[in-house]
Amino acid sequence: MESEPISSPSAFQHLMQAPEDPIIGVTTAFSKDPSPVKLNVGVGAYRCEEGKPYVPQVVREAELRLLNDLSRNKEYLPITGNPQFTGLSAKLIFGEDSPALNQKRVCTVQCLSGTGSIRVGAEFLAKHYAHKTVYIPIPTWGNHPTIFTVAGLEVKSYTYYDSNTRGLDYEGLLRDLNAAPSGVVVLLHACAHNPTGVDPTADQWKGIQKLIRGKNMLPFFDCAYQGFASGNLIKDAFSVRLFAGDGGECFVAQSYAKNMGLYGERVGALSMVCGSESVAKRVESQVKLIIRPLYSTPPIHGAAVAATVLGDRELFNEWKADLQGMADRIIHMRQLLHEALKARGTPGDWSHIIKQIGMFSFTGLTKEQVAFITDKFHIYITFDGRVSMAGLSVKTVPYLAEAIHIAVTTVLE
Ligand code: KET
Repeated sequence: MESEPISSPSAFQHLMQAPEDPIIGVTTAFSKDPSPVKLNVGVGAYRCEEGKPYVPQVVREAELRLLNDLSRNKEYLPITGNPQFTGLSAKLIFGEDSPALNQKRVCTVQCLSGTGSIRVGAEFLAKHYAHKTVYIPIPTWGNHPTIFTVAGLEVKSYTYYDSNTRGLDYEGLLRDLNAAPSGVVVLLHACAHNPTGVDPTADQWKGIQKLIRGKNMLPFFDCAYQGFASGNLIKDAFSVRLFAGDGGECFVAQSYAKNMGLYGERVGALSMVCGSESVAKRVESQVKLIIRPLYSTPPIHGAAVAATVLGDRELFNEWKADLQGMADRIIHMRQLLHEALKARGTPGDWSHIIKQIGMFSFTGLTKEQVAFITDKFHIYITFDGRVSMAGLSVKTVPYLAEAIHIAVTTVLE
């Protein structure tokens, strides 16, 4: 006989059920769906042509080398992380010949992927920066406002996207940042803006730089997609190198989740480009005081994998080719989805699907249309209509196109 469930008074009785995360929750719902035709294009995670999670061959190779290296141990890393990894990460984003690196003005610390890097940077700013306000673009990655708010900064926004042109609202961006107080923190997506897939041009970046430097603001780059926008690591570092090369200060949060397929390994770095070598040294001593009570020291495995790939010419070249392959496959998916919608005569202009860059397509589907597609077709999309193009394959594109077509033609906006 089953015993009665025990129910005792709880100190947490007052708690409300919290809502699921708008992105991670989509994967949770997908996992529970028993449908054989289900498709997850919610979370930004690369899938191979067979729709399976993808571990780059270079990562497997690096792991084998690490496993076979019996001189390795499991000792704690320094609070600032694996020094090989942080050095190579800084070179990857700022460039081998970066003046800021040569002048030793950069402090780089290993953190828990992109999220952890942004969080440590935000905590640092809340404690040590004179201005406690950060401006984030509208729209932006859903976790941005939360990370900065919990760190103790006030979050305000600036115009970024024009839903009519489905492009950058450059005038609106300049207008809003011009109207913002001097000195505030400005969050910028280094490349492949999430969720819009719309980046400023090189000239527009220079205009943004002029404004930000003119108003003594602090640029904080979120770089979660280096190599995913163009397929080229150097091209995708353009915006960061522009700011890091002008002598001013900036923060950069790097993630290896997407570009090295290390999602769950939580590999990332925070670089703080400072005014001088002596400031960078003091910044490092202070950021250690932020990290130590948070998680003490970062984990060893993922950073060792990344450092092995970044530090070996052969593996590095193989990785670059791999990145180009991933970026090209995404571009191919864009073309196929665009063609499939055109072939069906789906009402609307879908050219933004091929114009946008990076992992996502910001389709313009409404919340109701997304709900309809998930309900009827078991296709999981974030409610803002963002589709992870990296989750599609030649086989699944027609199914998504059909779902979008039916949703657009039957569900009122
Ligand atoms: N910045 C941006 C812009 C971003 O899209 C992500 C992740 C991150 C940082 C953090 O990634 P991390 O795994 O901490 O290195 N975005 C995808 C996953 C997520 O929401 O956590 C996504 O938008 O689907």
